[in-house]
Amino acid sequence: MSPGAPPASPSPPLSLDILVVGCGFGGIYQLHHFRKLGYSVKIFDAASNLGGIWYWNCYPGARVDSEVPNYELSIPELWKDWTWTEKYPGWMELRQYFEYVEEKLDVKKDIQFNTRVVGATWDEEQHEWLIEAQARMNPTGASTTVWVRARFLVLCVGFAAKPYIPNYKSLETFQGILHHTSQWPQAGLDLHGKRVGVIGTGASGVQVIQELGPEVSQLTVFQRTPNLALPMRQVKIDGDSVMNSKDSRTEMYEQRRKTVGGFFYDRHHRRGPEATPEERLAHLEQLWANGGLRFLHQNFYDLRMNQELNDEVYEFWRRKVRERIHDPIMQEKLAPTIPPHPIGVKRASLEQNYYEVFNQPNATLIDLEECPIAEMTPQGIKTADGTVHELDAIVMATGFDSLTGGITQIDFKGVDGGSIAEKWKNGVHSYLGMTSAGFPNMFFVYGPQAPTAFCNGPTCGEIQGDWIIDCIKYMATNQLTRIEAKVDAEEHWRQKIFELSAQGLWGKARSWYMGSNIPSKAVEPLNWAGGVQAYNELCMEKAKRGYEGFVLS
Ligand code: N01
Repeated sequence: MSPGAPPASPSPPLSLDILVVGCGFGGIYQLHHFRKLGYSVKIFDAASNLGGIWYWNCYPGARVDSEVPNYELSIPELWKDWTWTEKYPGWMELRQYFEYVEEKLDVKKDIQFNTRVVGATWDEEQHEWLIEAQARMNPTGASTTVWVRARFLVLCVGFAAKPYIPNYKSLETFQGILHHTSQWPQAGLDLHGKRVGVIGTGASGVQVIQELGPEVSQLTVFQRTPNLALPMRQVKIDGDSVMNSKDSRTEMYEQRRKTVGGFFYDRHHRRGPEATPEERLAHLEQLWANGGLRFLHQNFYDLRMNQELNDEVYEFWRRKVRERIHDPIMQEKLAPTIPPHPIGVKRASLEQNYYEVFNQPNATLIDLEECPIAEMTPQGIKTADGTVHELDAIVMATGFDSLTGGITQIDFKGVDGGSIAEKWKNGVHSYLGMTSAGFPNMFFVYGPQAPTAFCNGPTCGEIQGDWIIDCIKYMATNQLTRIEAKVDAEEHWRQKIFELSAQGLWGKARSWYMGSNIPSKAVEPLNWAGGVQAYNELCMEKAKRGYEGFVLS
């Protein structure tokens, strides 16, 4: 077989214009628009239902940290009649939203569920991808191979498609219940009255801890880095709420493309030093009272660039948080005197009763920086001091091989037969955070080297979605069948990503923003830090210039 020639498929493959992978916000947006344009398009998804991240993440307390109506699709059939019940909806309401999407758009007829794309090979002769998927045929897990030929492949796998579980010694010997947050049993799990250990205090860990804390008999939290969590200030809303108002909704969707974070609101216009200390304090108090990620997004313009300002904001946060924790040792563990990292350069969680949980007599905090996990035992978790923490259940809230893992875990073989995992082994090489040289006609949304981590999900899914849709339309109009990013264009893109990131304090935290949460992963900036508006304008500019940076034929 010559390099790049696809393997022969055993049965005649399904033939499509476009195969989309993943049916969360991004995938549904693509399917809906491509169908309207008359393309033959399908979605494959490993899940059994719609929702993407909201299918997998059904752990106790899972809810979104973006306030509504930021966190929804702008498709008119959807927003006109939909009413949210909470400012920050939980996973069940988000699933209802996706069922409503089905009711309005009839998407499921073009989605093959329980079907995981495992590989794809570029066919240089036909300018097509030959895609291999495993379809689970029944609940016992038996599967069959499905082949598809598609001119275009659009990956909407989300940034968190590959869970990460640390390689603990004797992990398999634990005899209790053990789940990663994103692999929570769909039927739920009753942990009432059980002894539960939670490893990890990221966004997932914080939510699990505050939800389970009041109901379990014993909660043991294994913390490596304290989360600089912010008050959510959840609000119940009804049809009359301004958050459900349909007035100016289309203008708001336009507006969210023109901000730094893809939200309807933007960051503060002033730098910290331009305000007096009194003005700064008043601004922080106001943001704190309002709650939400606005504390970061509407903070002073230079919060993530100016260490001195950042220290002042950290001190404000620390004082507020400590007021809620009774025990001085617990105060120091959860809100240390020395910041673990600058505030805002690692994803902060929104919390409701997180800190109060640690005042409960049933809660224990193990500081893994002082006493790491040595191994798992049949009874629980053994730490380096020899203590075995006996547990009925362990929740692995240990995060994801974010941004790249969902893509590299699929065996994509490009023009020279090499895989994308090999290509990105020592760092990501993409162009516009949507394509990669050597992998023609393949696009990805909400992945690496785009605003992803710094962007409201549906906004970026739509911005990138529109760009891809326009590109494929342009190709059809001009009778083009192949598009590939140029190597030098992606090298410039990579440099730009590094330059933008270097303007901030991002490198001062261990986090999935930089790939530093995964051992052996290249540590580098993985997101576009120049704001959503600038990203969108730049991508549109490239398109206007006849898809500058690409070779089309
Ligand atoms: O994952 P994380 P997540 N030993 O990577 C710890 C989105 N999300 O699932 O900080 C011990 O943030 C790790 O410790 P450290 C959101 O964008 C959104 O919580 O690296 N501990 C950390 O505490 C979020 O950012 C929502 O020192 C280990 C934790 O595990 C993203 O998903 C809800 C360890 C992992 O935190 C990921 O969040 C949930 C080890 N070997 C998720 N390895 C909402 O919208 C890792 N850790 C609300």
